[in-house]
Order: sequence, then C-alpha cells, then structure tokens
Amino acid sequence: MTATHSPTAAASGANATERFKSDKFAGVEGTPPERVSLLAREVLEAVHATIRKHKVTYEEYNALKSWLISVGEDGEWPLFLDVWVEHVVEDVATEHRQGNKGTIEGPYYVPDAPEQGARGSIPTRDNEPGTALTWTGQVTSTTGAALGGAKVELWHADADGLYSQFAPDIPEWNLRGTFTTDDEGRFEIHTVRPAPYQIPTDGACGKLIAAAGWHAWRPAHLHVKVSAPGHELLTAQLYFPGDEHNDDDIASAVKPELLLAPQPSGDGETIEYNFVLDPA
Ligand code: MBD
Ligand code: FE
Repeated sequence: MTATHSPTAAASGANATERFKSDKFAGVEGTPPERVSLLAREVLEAVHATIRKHKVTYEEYNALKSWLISVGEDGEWPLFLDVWVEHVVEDVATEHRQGNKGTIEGPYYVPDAPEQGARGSIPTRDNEPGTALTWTGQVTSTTGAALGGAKVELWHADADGLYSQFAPDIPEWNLRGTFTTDDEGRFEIHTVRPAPYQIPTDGACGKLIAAAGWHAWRPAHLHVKVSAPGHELLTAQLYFPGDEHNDDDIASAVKPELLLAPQPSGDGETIEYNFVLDPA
C-alpha cells in the first residue's frame, strides 16, 4: 500500500459492482411472478414487523434511506450482500452435498486467472511479502474416482489483506491462478499466506459497522473454486487455525471442515487439503 494510492471503499466497491454487472447479471425474467411476489412480500413483511416491534422512528427511517443510497453510491452492494446474506444462500444451495463443504464466494472472484498446470506457483510480485505456503492436495469424486483435469482456481489477499483488481497498484493477476490436476487428480501450489481481511471502513458498510459497534474483520482465508466435468462446482474458503476471527467472522463463512493444519517447513509452511466433489 502506498500513501498516494490508498485503497478506498468507493474504488474497490466500484470494481466489484462493475464485475458483477458485466458478467453475472441475469435479471429476474426467469423467475415466475408468483415466486417474486411471495419472496418480495415476505421480506417486506419482515421489515414491517421489525418497525412495529421496535417502534422505528422517522429519524431512523430517514437514516436508513440515506444509508441505502450510500451503499449504491459506494458500489458496496456486492460487499454488503456477500458479507451479510450470502452465507445463508450458500447453506441452502449445498445442503444436499455428500462431498466437500463449501462456503461463500465473496465479492472478489475474477474468472479466467492464468493457468499454472498441476504444479506451480500462483502469480506473485518479486519478493511477494508473506510466509511461503506449499499446498498439496487431490481432487476426487464422492464415487472414489480421482479427477484428473479438474480445475482449482485460487485467489486470495496479499500479506496486507489486499486483493488484486480491487486495490490499487497491484499487478492484475497477483495471487490469482488456475491449476489443473494431473491424471491422479493431484496438484501442488506455491503461494504465500494471506493476512486477515478488514472490510473497507470508509464506505457505507464501514459506517454501519461503526454505528452498530461491530468489528470489520474476516479471518485470513484462501478462496477456491474446484470444478470437474460431470460434477458440481465447489466454491470454498480455507482458514488458518488460531486466527482470532475464526469464531466471529463478519461474513459468517467459517466452517470447522474448512480449517487447515499448516506444518512448519524450511522458511515457510506446508498444507495438505483435498477436495471431494459431488456428481452433478
Ligand atoms: C472478502 O475478502 C470476502 O472473502 C468476503 C466474503 C467479503 C468481503 C471480503
Ligand atoms: Fe476474501
């Protein structure tokens, strides 16, 4: 991070908003009106019930209005939704699975990160700060079959807690890479340990956190998407034991199955973590 280009909520929010708009927006046209009506009505009823229960005042209502406007102005709808809502959607979407537990995607995934083969380093800067991390693993199916040619897309924050393409002055694909498993479904990834992540404090989400007296932290985490033909896409995050925010992640996205067990090795650490995918 440099003094002249500090990350700002509005800049990272604008990038996240742009990415979602351009590559994901499908609209509600495919959803039947009965379903839209049911869901919209029940969400509104929950709001009405909260207003009645707590006798919400005009002052509070107007504060909410102006805050909602600022969420959009700061480009923080992706951040807001992924931090406070996505974890429940993810739970519901994956509750049938027999294979790996997953967790939320969050706002900072970018598709088509550079391909690195089955064994290699994620793109880094020269002298990328942070403890070296060597990760070995295997991708298999719940049927027991090894999944050769599976994709392991990895993205994570740097040792300052910043993501490339969302914070300034970081090379485009820094700490973002796609690995493809060998015939036995195995991979070996060289990267660095990410830092805990603090969501921007200078935007609308930060304002809510400060006004409510919450904290803004996520524990350090590695994001992955693991995919193979004929199998459900797995979106997950992996966490490091002992992080003080594993138990109170602002995004409620930690699960015990997603904790790593790093072993010291040379100047760095090694981890082993395997994935089991459900047939689609
Ligand atoms: C992140 O890095 C993240 O993973 C989530 C879920 C929300 C905000 C920032
Ligand atoms: Fe993240």
